Amino acid sequence: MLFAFVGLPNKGKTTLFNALTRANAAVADYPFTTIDPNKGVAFASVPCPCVGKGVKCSPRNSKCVNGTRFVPVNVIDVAGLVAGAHEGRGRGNQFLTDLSNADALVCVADASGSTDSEGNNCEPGTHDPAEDVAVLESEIEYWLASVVKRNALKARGRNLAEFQQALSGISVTERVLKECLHDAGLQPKPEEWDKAQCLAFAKAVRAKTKPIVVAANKCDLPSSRAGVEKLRQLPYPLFEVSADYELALQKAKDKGMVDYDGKSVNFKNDDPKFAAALRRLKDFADSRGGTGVQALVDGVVFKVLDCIVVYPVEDEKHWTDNKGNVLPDAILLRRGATAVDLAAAIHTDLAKGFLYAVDCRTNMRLGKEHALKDGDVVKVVSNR
Ligand SMILES: Nc1nc2c(ncn2[C@@H]2O[C@H](COP(=O)(O)OP(=O)(O)O)[C@@H](O)[C@H]2O)c(=O)[nH]1
Ligand SMILES: [Mg+2]
Repeated sequence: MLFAFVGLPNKGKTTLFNALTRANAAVADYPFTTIDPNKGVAFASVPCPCVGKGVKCSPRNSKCVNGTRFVPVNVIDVAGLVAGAHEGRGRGNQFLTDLSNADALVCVADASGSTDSEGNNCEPGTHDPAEDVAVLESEIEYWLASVVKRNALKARGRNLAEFQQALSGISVTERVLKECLHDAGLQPKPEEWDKAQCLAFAKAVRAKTKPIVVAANKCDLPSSRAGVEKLRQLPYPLFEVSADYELALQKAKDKGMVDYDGKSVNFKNDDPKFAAALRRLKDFADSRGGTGVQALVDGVVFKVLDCIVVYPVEDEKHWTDNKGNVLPDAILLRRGATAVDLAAAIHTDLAKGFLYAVDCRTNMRLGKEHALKDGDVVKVVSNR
């Protein structure tokens, strides 16, 4: 699972990225290291099955805090997108390649309207953030269209399967190809498509494979109210956030000044020097059930992408792996995923030798094609 944060300059992408990924450092033996400063790991939160089972879990690929399981999601901070990027403006196309594998595009908009389309400061409320989302959408579609066009030209003398293969880097599977041809009303002869038809196909690919979600940022500023209303007119799911407040709360937590669980804030220190600032953060978070940042990640994973979390184990009674770790792994799958899909998500060999699976709550045997449910604890039995 990969989310890309896209946005025009100074809208708060990096602040949001930092707020989401800095928590990693706090988890010492966590197997995620930052290779690229723009790539990191955020966490989607779900109730952990350890609570119902009455056991203490020992997570390996995720973490559990007071009965809430935090499941890793890759995030990338895509800098340098400006109007005209597909024609080489700004950093041009280079960063767009970073978007190829994204499962969702989180458009970070400045709801307060205090930065213009170039990222310069302006009078709060004077810039329409909805325009920025339209710019992002069209830049991304033009870039996808250029990839489609390049491969459409090469399609002469090749069959459609080869064309699809060439586009697999932008998530065009056989099914996506079929559906996009249908949605765009195109004949399956890419070598004959003109510019407009390549763009129509690219728009269909974007809509199908990279849903847009709007993060209405800077909601701590008063002028954000009007901006949020403008952003609501767009046909995309919207999440109100304050990346700045989220980051500030996490820093205050690290310094031992507050207790903060992503939803509510409690003071641990009433140093008058910080009282007013902490009060502002607390009032904001308390009135909204958080800063919106965790709700954004959870909303994208569970509502927009409709994912479920499944827990593979080896011992169906104790819900452990072969080393005795309780509920070690939490795996994100798209709803509709089957028992053999879970096996494949763990290891290709496990899927190849798949015999059957067991629902560890009911002890029922599950066949290959059995669709899993959110929160399932499953043992996969394979001859490999
Ligand atoms: N008030 C407020 N300012 C923010 C928020 N998020 C970011 N900023 C500020 O906006 C400016 C640009 O932020 P940055 O994350 O660097 O934007 P980027 O260019 O999109 O990566 C910085 O001065 C941030 O402190 C927010 O939620 N509220
Ligand atoms: Mg940045």
